[in-house]
Amino acid sequence: MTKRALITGITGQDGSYLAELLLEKGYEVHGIKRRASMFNTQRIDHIYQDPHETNPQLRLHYGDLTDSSNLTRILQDVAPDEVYNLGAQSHVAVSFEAPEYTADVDAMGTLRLLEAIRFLGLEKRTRFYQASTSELFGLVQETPQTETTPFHPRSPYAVAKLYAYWITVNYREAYGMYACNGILFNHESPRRGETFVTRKITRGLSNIAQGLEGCLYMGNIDALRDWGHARDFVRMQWMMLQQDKPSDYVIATGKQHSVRDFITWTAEELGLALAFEGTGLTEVARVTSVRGDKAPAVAPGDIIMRIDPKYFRPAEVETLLGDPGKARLDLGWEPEITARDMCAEMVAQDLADARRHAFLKANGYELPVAVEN
Ligand code: NDP
Ligand code: GDR
Repeated sequence: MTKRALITGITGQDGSYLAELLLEKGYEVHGIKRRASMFNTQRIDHIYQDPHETNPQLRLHYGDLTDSSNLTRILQDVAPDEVYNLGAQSHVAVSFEAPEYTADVDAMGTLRLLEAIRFLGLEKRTRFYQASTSELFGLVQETPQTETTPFHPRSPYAVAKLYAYWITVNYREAYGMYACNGILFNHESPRRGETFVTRKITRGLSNIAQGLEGCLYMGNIDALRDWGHARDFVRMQWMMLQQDKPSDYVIATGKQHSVRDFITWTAEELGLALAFEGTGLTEVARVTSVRGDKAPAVAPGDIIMRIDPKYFRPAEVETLLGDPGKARLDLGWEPEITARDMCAEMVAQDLADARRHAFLKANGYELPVAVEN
């Protein structure tokens, strides 16, 4: 029997990798996409299947986590074996700007999905994965963080995800649902949204290397994170729903680096050596040497990073480090890609894009390059 999966957030970073994985495993994959004024399926266009063909294995439905009737109808039509709730307003800084919307989507959206499953009588058939987060630990109470570390969320995003975490546990306990939380630490890839810190750095410095941008403006570069690769982490999302009994798992690499390290690695990939000068808001990154041909627009002495206080958050999560011991023991899961290798992969893609733009510009076809304002 072909298994059917429904993915909310299929157009996002994780949704795209998970859809690829499930298609490879022979699933019929259904995804919820939002109506937008422009196409928003770039991350899944390469696996798109024409719905006019017989029996397409990937099908998209318009929907939104703020719309109960829409979710109920899609769940009724699809009757999935597995639901992966990846949809969210996922940007921590933006959640301070739009706290109510973030709560509606990230907290209430999870409840809407669980309640629709129950209302349709699917609670004994449909397995449920909730995209929980290391942001739940926030102001950390112990290091490394495990499944039993107390939570102390530090943003409207994290507080909304705390509700989602507990409502998932509650539906498991109250209704016997197979429902799991994956408490995932930061994971990145060349498909990462452009305003998350890793992609902002790889894309920004690649553009600077090619003369398309002048300087990268950053917030708290002392923040410490446990960064993994999205491809490794979605494998674990699937594994969690294949066990005899549901449980919650920390998914992390167990290694920690600073934002400053990530800037240094990216510069290295571009052939640039950097010196960080000054402290606090006046800190800058200056180029001390240039090697190879990847950064023709940069010379020794150039300042390519400055601090802009606008990127500091009202409450910051300074440090996160996960212990994936339970996932290793129960499921045999190990991350395969290091943060350093992931950085190289991200730079390779962003540099290729920047070179294309620079080539067009040099030949009179300048296209605007979007930059976070
Ligand atoms: P992305 O931001 O890349 O993707 C989020 C997805 O949610 C997109 O498909 C987006 O649609 C969709 N979405 C946003 N708002 C709504 C809404 N109102 N209704 C329906 N769908 C919506 O996130 P990631 O792929 O990185 O993360 C996936 C999930 O995992 C998220 O829930 C995130 O909070 C969580 N998480 C992520 C971690 C990470 O490091 N990446 C770590 C821990 C948890 P659109 O494309 O139209 O914007
Ligand atoms: P995070 O990821 O908040 O951990 O949430 P992000 O990449 O946005 O920030 C990581 C750290 O970098 C610091 N930082 C900056 N961040 C951004 N975005 N832009 C900057 O200019 C900048 N300068 C410094 C931040 O302050 C922070 O400390 C991500 C999201 O994917 C969530 O959905 C997910 O739940 C968590 O990871 C785990």
